[in-house]
Amino acid sequence: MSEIKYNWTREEILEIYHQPFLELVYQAAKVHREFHNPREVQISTLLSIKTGGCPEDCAYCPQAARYHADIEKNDLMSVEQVKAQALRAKSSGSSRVCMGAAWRNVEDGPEFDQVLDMVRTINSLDMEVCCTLGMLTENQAQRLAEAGLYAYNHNLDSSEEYYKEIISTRGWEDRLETLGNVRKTNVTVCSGGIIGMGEKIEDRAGMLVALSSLSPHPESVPINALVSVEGTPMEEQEAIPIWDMVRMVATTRIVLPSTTVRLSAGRTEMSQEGQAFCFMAGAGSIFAGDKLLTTPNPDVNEDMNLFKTLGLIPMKPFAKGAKPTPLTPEEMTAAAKERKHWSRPGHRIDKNVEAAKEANKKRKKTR
Ligand code: SAM
Ligand code: DTB
Ligand code: SF4
Repeated sequence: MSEIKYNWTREEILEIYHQPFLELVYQAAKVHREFHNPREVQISTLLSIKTGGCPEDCAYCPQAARYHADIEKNDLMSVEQVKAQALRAKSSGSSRVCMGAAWRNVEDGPEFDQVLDMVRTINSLDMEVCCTLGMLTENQAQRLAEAGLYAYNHNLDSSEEYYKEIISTRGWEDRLETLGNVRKTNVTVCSGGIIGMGEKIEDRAGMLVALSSLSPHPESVPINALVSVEGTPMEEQEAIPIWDMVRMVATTRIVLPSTTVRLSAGRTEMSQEGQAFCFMAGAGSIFAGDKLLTTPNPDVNEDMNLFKTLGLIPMKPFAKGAKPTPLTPEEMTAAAKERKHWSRPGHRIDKNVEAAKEANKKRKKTR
């Protein structure tokens, strides 16, 4: 029976990854059923609230100002625009909106205040709100929590060694620090990476060693297949075989049993049969909508037809954790002075991990 483990070694993970393919999928499917309802898939919608012009040098990213990808740059969206897009996403079955900004880090000031307003607005629509805004201080993480943020996405992207080959403008330690700052709040952690950037399989395993050493494990782990964009240093990178994606999803599922594994970027290159294998192997979430941040994604109708064919159903919002209760601006000011409110109702740190541990205990007793 699967245990939640924080000390996976690279060798153990490689052994899982390299199993005969169908054995691996079978094992992952079994673990998936221990911790998750295999028919439910969570649907997130991405919204690029500030696009392009980023000062970082992430070699995969079309939004880095120093490369020359043909994308439409945009300043920060208005709260009204965000609300309209969130309502559209909700009506097409999405339970979460993930707002991405092409920032190195969050700066305090009117733009961050506007993002906090966006968080409050989406939360009031009874949708889960996620942000990916770059590096965060502890105080900024707390302010996002107070506004009702449900999840924060900040990816490790690859192994510590390969990370250095793809990004030089900020370090691996910086990423861990931001994840640590998010963990100090009641916001859930979403952190994963990209495969197909020229890394070795050892690097994929190395990334999973790092993610699984975080305690508690991230509540969600996006697995992206590189979308190679013209104008970026990775423009000539060949698409990975679907088998690699399925293996990575399955291995992630086994190593992080209670985590939601998100089948993220790169789905336009995958057949529906390939995606079906990913769901079998434990993918429990997708990004829906015809655009990711700047690159294309499958059409929503296509996704809904696939759900129908496979008997999958969109997960309801807050199925895995209570809705955060945002504070009023006055309460936020008072809280900022005191910083005592972290155990307020709706606090859900580790709820799924605790539930998984309980399930484990019960199983052990009956063995
Ligand atoms: N600027 C913020 C940051 O880097 O933390 C947030 C936005 S950034 C675009 C979010 C994530 O998208 C990256 O960490 C990376 O994993 C993923 N990503 C970006 N470009 C990608 C690409 N071309 N293919 C696959 N994933 C990509
Ligand atoms: C994540 O891991 N993947 C999403 C989300 N987190 C923010 C982003 C994928 C971006 C793909 C490239 C683009 O569309 O710009
Ligand atoms: Fe900037 Fe994020 Fe793109 Fe890196 S991944 S260049 S930080 S937008």
